[in-house]
Amino acid sequence: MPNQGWLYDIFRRVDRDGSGAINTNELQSALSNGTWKPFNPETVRLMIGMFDRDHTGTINFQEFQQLWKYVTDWLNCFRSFDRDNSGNIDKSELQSALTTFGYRLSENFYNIVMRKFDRNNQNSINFDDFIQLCVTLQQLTSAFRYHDTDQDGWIRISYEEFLILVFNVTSH
Ligand SMILES: [Ca+2]
Ligand SMILES: [Ca+2]
Ligand SMILES: [Ca+2]
Repeated sequence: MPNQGWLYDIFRRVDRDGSGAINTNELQSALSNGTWKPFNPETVRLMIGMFDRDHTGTINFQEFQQLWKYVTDWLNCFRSFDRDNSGNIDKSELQSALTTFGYRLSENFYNIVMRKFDRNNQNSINFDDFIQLCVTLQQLTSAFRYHDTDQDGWIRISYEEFLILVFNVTSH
């Protein structure tokens, strides 16, 4: 964990209007300073939703420390799977990433996921979309597991249970 003073400096720079809290626009422009331009606004909202513990809609310094660690961890993860250092994740890099996370998924699944998250049509996935893909996959998997009580990889759910499952995952 980096020291607090250093991180507080970053927090103050991200908090452009000096309000003491980071809003969606401030976070997006801070994250867009890297190679990933512009940072996917859906991913920004997703991250604010995860770390806004006091439900103010913004990120204070305490929440920022957790968020910073989260982004740094994802960045390290992303870099370690970006074997050719291209700055993005192609299909075979994604396959080895998700296999390492414990997912067993078919070629067909990877083709669909690549189509959905390859937003720039470059046959590879950028950092922001990679976070979104992994978080969505985690959330859908845990929602599935909740219903898969005997853990055989099959569930039987009603129409309404299906709707609830999907809405819980996709609405942040
Ligand atoms: Ca602010
Ligand atoms: Ca907050
Ligand atoms: Ca790559």
